[in-house]
Amino acid sequence: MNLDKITKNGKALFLAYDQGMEHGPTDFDDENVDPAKILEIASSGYFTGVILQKGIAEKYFDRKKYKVPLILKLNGKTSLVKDEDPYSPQVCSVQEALDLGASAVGYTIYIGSEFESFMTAEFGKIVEEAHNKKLPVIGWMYPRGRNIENEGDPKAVAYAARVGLELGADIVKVRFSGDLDSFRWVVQSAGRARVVMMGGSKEEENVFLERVKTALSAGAIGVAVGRNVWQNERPLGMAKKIADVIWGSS
Ligand code: FBP
Repeated sequence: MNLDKITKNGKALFLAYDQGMEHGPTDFDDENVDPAKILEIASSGYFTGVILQKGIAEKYFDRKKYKVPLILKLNGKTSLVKDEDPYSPQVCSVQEALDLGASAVGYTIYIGSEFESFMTAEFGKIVEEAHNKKLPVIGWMYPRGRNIENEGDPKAVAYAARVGLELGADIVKVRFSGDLDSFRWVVQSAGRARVVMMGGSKEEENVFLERVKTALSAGAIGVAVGRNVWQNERPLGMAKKIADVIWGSS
């Protein structure tokens, strides 16, 4: 699958903004609660994609105004249901994503969850349709649920990456596994599926940038980051710093 639309020189920097559904507006302040402000950040030239749910895409993603490629998230859940074993149902179709101007689609699979099979089945159908329509598929591959003791355990992360490859994901979005060597194994396990590191909650700039550097050294093509950019006091400054790690300083 051709990834040119959502990469630059083979590398990726995606701005994630689906947290309003996953976590609730608790992640936001007066500025970043406004999707229009996020789309301005996403269009700064540093990003190769912005990740949105369909409602935000429909109401805010003006294709003429925002030049950044759209990555439509096809499933989602809230944090209100406290089931230990998560299920994230499909809420948007591949065709809707295309109609909204998507250049790629994303879907979360909680591997290890009691409901894993529902998600692998939905994902399989999505991959079939998206690939027929020449649309790349990104798998948010997250080990989670009662069977998973530690979501960041390198073996669990590598397993998740591998499942993404086996199910036909073009890119797998995974948690950092803790160090260079273990993340190399994650990247190897993903085979020809490309790897992007997920962001996580906001941290010290240097800690985050160091992790991006390590992930890239391990063979990841980039990062999908949300809070570490738009919760920063200077989102564009942080975006530039991450872009410099990925593509080299300009
Ligand atoms: P962040 O960089 O803000 O962590 O965003 C990445 C992301 O995968 C989002 O796409 C998603 O909403 C969120 O993290 C999921 O977070 P959690 O691990 O709490 O389910």
